[in-house]
This record gives sequence, structure tokens and C-alpha cells, in this order.
Amino acid sequence: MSRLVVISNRVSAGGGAQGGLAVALSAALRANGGIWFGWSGEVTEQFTGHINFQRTDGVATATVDLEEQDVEEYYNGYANRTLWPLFHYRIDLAEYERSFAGGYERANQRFAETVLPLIEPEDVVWVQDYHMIPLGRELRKRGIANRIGFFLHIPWPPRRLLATLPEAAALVETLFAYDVIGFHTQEWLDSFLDFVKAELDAEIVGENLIRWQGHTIRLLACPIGIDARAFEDMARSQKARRAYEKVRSSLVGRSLIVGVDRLDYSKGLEERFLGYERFLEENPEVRKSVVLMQIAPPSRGAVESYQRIRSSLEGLAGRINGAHAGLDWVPIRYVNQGYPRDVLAGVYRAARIGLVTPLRDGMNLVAKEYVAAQDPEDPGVLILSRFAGAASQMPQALMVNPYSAEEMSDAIRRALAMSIHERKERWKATVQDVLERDVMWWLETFRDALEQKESAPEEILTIKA
Ligand code: GDG
Repeated sequence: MSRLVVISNRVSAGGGAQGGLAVALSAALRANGGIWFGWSGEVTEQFTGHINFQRTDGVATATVDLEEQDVEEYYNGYANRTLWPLFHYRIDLAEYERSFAGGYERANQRFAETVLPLIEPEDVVWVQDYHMIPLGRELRKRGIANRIGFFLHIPWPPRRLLATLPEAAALVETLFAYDVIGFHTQEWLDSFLDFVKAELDAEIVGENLIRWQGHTIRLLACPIGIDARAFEDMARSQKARRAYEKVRSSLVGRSLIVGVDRLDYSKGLEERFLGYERFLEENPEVRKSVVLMQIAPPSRGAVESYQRIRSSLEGLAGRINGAHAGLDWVPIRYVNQGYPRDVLAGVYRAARIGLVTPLRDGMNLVAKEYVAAQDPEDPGVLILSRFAGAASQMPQALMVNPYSAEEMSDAIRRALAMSIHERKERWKATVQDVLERDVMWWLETFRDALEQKESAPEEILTIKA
């Protein structure tokens, strides 16, 4: 198998506290050699392209520092204030600034320039996510003829929303430099195709196959998974059990509803609190028998919309607790910090309900982690937003529209009343897919597509005819 060169904004190889993606990519890099390249997260006065090489747990990494202006315009700017809100359907929050677009282009040119000497002729190159859409094009301009793939971890927006971005067509066209473009779901892939058909001069030459200036590009719907077996084991570990016991004893017999999300407006936290408030109001007889624990470690604090959501949530949690709490019960435990993964696993297992209600999410790994952490003899119920990519793989979850407080309230009531038989049936169907399509499945599926050279589209059409 060819060596793999992974390129992503941040590099997180090695260490015990990694998420599933880092575990899988590290495993692939360890097995076949290769290198993981990206931004160090550090700022330098003047960009020099100096590469910091490291080897962590057998994985080679190469990182580069960026200038303050790059970080402002590329990372805090175009990536997090333009593309992230736009791709999550929030054009009300998206900021369109030429300086952001310019900084994004410049940073991607710098990444391409820096990684170039590390790529060997037989390598396959895999670029990750929205920070680096034009990177493939920049590598091609510099003569790289290797197979290059791109995977988008966030949704692809509907074309009429995307069209609000001034340079949308030019940006999307840069994706044609790749050999394979991966999305989590068919829905995101279809939205991409929609835009291409309406706005760009490319031919659709087969199912999920595009031809542009003599080059064939394969589109792939390939949902990311978690390191499911390891997560299951983690949920039974001693540290997880300690967390489980601690949480359970603090509940004094009440049922726990858990939410775990980066503090981000796409995760629907305000709507979730309002849905829970509705449940409290509509169900006076059972309301004191539940507690909502929302774990929400802050993220992207340099961006104003993230500061706003933080204070708005604090206000909401305060208001709901103020209105409903009693001497011995507080309805929401709002925790603004992160925990180690094994502690999270124990908390998931202690929760009767996993409340995963993003307004829009490429996939959502918390839904899968919650399911993997459950006790097979007494599994909890997953309440899942129909707008998360994960919904397409988890039809046995209780599906809700996160914009509807009433639907959320109904789902909580239904989950609390659900018989053990129904809980087990639903959980079994859901966990099976979580285990089968885990993160290694995702990696291998994408990689197979990337390694496989397309036949010329003319041949494909002939065969079909
Ligand atoms: C993007 C896409 C897509 C959360 N709090 C803590 C903690 N976490 C971990 C969770 C989970 C991860 O962070 C979050 O993953 P999500 O998938 O939910 O969301 P994003 O961060 O927005 O990720 C998303 C993903 O990329 C992969 O393609 O699914 O749609 O938006 O693993 O457990 N981890 C620890 N402590 C915490 O307090 N250790």
C-alpha cells in the first residue's frame, strides 16, 4: 500500500487522549509510513516555512508556524467566520471580507509550498476539511501529479445559500484538482452536485463522477465513524466506572439526560435548553425526576459569535434554573469545561438519555459515542436531530426537529417512559452500525476509492450502454 500524506489544519498524533479520527489516521500512518502535516497552532513573527518534524508514538508529523495575520484572516477569518457559518446554513452569521479570502488563499499557498518537498511520487495525499479546500489546486500548480483526495467534515450547504459567497464558483472549482471528494452523507454530496450542475462548467459523466478539463473526479458519500470497540472498552474501564458512580450517586435516583458539545452555535444548545424548559413546564409530575447535564467546553473564543452564544447560554441556564430549581434539585447542570474521554464514556453510560440536537452537523460523533458507551442490559435512549449527518445511519434513534421545543419535550417524555424491551431493540439496531462502520471502515473506504484510478468516463459510458 502507498505511503499516506495527511494534511489538515491541526495535527494531533500520539498521546492517550486522542479522538477517533486521530487514532485512525495515526494507525494508518504507523502501518504504511507517511507523514501528517499541518499548522502547529503557533504564531511566528515572519513566515519562514520552517518545518518542525516530530515522531510521536511511531507517527511522523510535520508542522509549520503561521503569522499573526494568517491566523486572523485564514483561521479566525475565512475558516471560522465565513465558511463555518455558511456551510452550517447560517448566512446571518457569515462574514464576507476580501481580506479573509485573501488570507485563506495565502495560507493555503504557504501550506502547499511547505509540504511540497515532503511528498514522494508514489504517495497518496489526503487533505482534510474546509480549512484547506484550495490546497489540492495549489499542489497541482506546483507539479504534484499524485492521487489527491479531499474529505469535508462539515455539511455542504444548499446551492442558493452557497451562491451568497462572492467567490463561491472559483472556490468550488478548486476542488476539481482532487481525484476523490468525500462527504459524510448522500445529502451533502447531492447539494454539492446541485451547485456544480447549476453554476460550473463541468460534465456529470456517471454516477457520482464529474469530468472537468480532461480530469475525472469521483464523489463519495462515506460517513465517518468512531473507534467503536475501543470506546466500548473505555466505557467499562475503571476511570469510566468511577465517573459513572460519582454521577449516579449525585442523582439520588433521578434520570440523567446528557449533552456533550463544543460550545458552538451549530450544536443547537439554546434550542436544546428551550426544549428542556418546555418539558419541565409540560410535565410537572415527572420534572423533578430528571437532570440535564450539558458539558460544553468553550471553543473558538476569539470569534465574537462564540462569545455571544456563551453568554446567551449562561443567561438561559440561569433563568431556567432560577425558575424551576428547588432546595434539593437543580434542573440543568451546565458545565463549561472539557473532560478526559474515559470520564465522558462513564457519563454517557450513566445517562438514561443522550440528547444530541444540532441544528446542522456534518456527522456528529457524540451520538455514536453515546451509543457505544451503553450497558447492553440497560441501554439509554438516543434523541437525535434529523439535521445531523448521523441521522441517516441511526433510524432507530428518537428523531427530533431541534427547532421545535414541543418535539423535544415529547421525545424526552417518550424516552423516559420507554420500556426496557424497546430500549434494547432500538439500541441493538443502532450499535450494530456504529460497530460496523467505525473509523477504520471510513478510512479504508475512502482510501480504497483514492487508490483506485478511474477508468476514462467514455469507457464507463460504453459499458453502461
Ligand atoms: C466536526 C463536524 C463531524 C466534546 N467535549 C469533550 C470532548 N468532545 C469530543 C466528543 C467528540 C468530539 O469532541 C466532537 O465531535 P463532533 O462530531 O460532535 O463535532 P465537531 O467537533 O463539530 O466535529 C462533525 C466531525 O468533525 C468528524 O468528521 O462529526 O459533524 O462538525 O468526539 O467526544 N472530548 C473530550 N472532552 C470533552 O469535554 N475529551
